[in-house]
Amino acid sequence: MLTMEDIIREGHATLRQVAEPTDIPPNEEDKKTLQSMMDFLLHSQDPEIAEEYNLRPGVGIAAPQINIPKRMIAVRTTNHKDELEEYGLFNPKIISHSAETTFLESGEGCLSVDREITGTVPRYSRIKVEGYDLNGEKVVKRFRGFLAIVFQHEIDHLNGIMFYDRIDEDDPYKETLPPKEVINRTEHEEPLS
Ligand code: N9Y
Ligand code: NI
Repeated sequence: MLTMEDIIREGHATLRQVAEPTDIPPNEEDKKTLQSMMDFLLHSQDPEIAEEYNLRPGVGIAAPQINIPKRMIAVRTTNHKDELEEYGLFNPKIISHSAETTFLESGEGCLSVDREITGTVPRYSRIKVEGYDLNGEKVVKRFRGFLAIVFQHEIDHLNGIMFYDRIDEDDPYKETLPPKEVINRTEHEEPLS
């Protein structure tokens, strides 16, 4: 069973690596790991188990957080209709997203971060995710609201990105994403004669 001791913290190099894709169909070892990540979320959300093992309740976890640099994530939370949504995915990928952005009013935290970090973490409002489940079956699904934010936080971990990387240094409460590419115009302009 995974506990907080299995979760690596800020400063550990694995959190900054780009994780490797898993085999598809997934091998037994990776399946076991992903199942243990899903169990961790379940345990952490059970008040009695969480108290007994001192677990911080989580709605998502990515394999790099348990020092396994492979592309695996687990998500467990309720949707806007208060229905349970549970996912364990190999090689998840955002295949499209809205132009519109959103953010968690209360800011974000992370099981790998033991300090309070204030500021707005802009996220896409709606995303379409592709990945493979524990049976190796392809999953393609759209998410919005809190679930979309959780998936973006987890997929960021697979790319070595921490939530605070997305807080604007000069304007921590800025609510929009920076442009994908800031083009250096002068480079393309003809010099003045
Ligand atoms: C676990 C994080 C993932 C979430 C952070 C923001 C979006 C995804 C996590 C630490 C504190 C507790 C918990 C949390 C929560 C938030 C709002 C509503 C209900 C994975 N992690 N938490 N962060 N819970 N519950 O680091 O679950 O935010 O990569
Ligand atoms: Ni996190």
